[in-house]
Amino acid sequence: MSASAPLVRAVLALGSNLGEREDTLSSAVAELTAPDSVRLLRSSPVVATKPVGGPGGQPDFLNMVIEVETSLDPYALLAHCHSVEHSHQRVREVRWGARTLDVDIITYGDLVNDDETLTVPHPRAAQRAFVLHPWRLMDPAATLGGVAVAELAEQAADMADIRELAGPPETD
Ligand code: PH2
Ligand code: MG
Ligand code: MG
Repeated sequence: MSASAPLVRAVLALGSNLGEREDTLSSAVAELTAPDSVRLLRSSPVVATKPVGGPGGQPDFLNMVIEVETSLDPYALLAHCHSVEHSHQRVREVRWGARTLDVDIITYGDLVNDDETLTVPHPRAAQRAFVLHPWRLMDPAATLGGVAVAELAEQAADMADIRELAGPPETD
């Protein structure tokens, strides 16, 4: 047997603005955390958010974040996220266009990486309340780049447009 891979904590952000959005998010969380290599540690409430950027006239999003512990390396985790998007009929067309499911890696441990495949921490997360607000609800002590996520959320331009919906699904 090979030596076991190190376990790393990662924060993933999920968004959906087409179809049965709540069902999509909950089945995506289940699928993301189904393999033994990805264990769910915490999940945020679902929040309703106005689209930031992209073509006008898009429906509102539902967004949430989860924290996982994973033995996957960052590229394997990204491929896993893309395969879960794919199984929810995500078709990559217009950048920032409406989508059934988007799954982004926000942080992967303390890794700082920027290449053509993967940039972590996510390059725009620090400005996006649709990521920061559910993240601080999940983990009030979270930091990003040395700054409190709660503080970043308060400074984000889209913070005023966020509505809280439901809590995380019951787990017992
Ligand atoms: N995702 C984007 C661009 N804009 N806006 C909201 N409210 N929620 C998102 O998940 C989102 C967005 C690119 O992935
Ligand atoms: Mg995204
Ligand atoms: Mg994405």
